[in-house]
Amino acid sequence: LLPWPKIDFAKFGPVERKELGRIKKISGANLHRNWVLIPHVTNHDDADITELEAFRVQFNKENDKSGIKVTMLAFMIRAAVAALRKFPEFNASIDGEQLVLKNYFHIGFAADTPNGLMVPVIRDADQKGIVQISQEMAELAKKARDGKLAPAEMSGAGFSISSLGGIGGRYFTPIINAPEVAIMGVCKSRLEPQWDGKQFVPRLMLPLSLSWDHRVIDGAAAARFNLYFASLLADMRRIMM
Ligand code: CAO
Repeated sequence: LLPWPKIDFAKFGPVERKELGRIKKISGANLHRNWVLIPHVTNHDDADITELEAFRVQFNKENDKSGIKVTMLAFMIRAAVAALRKFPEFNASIDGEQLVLKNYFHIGFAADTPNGLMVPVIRDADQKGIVQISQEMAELAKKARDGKLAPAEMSGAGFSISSLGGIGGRYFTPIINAPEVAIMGVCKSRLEPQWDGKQFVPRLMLPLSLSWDHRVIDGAAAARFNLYFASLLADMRRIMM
């Protein structure tokens, strides 16, 4: 590789210098290694979350007084667990010439903090309901923002989800959090016309961006994973099947 360009920017106009924060330095080095060493591919798809969002809003209204609030991300964590059960190579890590398949379901989620990106982990997400996952996520995200996450709370994930849904955007290409082999990126849902066989109807569509490690996963499996994940969000009853 060519050396990094060394430029005296002050020649072109006024500049100021700022030290990169500790978290940025750590996450930057990790992201760089993952980007360079993992052959990434990203598949995009959409999930119809019209009914699920209506249910979520209704549930939160019913539980308003008790302070319970469930988030779309919590449903996605449960959908990820079901998809990982169906496609175990997405819950795996490369170890030399072996693939380590995990029989546990710890799911990381990207949290935006003033100091930079952190990825707290919901442990044993398969054994938790949507309310509990939402509560744990809120606690972990707060700890992340306050700089109080313990290393154990950021380790052990088998798969991660990065949601920009609360902010915006359509699709992006998330970087896999090594030694995981896949990550689901989601953006902001919006009402879009969908053909129901007779006419266009307004449906709430959630953009999905699944990045996967091509050493472990192939494109057909990734397309099937996205389809299955989207089908679960379209009708969460499928999770019980
Ligand atoms: N589509 C539309 N609206 C969405 C949405 C989606 N996919 N996801 C969330 N929203 C809405 C929610 O409805 C919520 O509104 P209500 O108060 O009415 O419920 C609002 O956005 C705020 O959501 P939130 O972002 O605070 O909560 P969350 O559970 O979706 O996410 C967390 C929590 C911690 C993941 C988020 O705060 C965060 O940090 N996101 C950034 C992650 C990130 O940086 N990823 C990039 C990594 S690569 O650099």
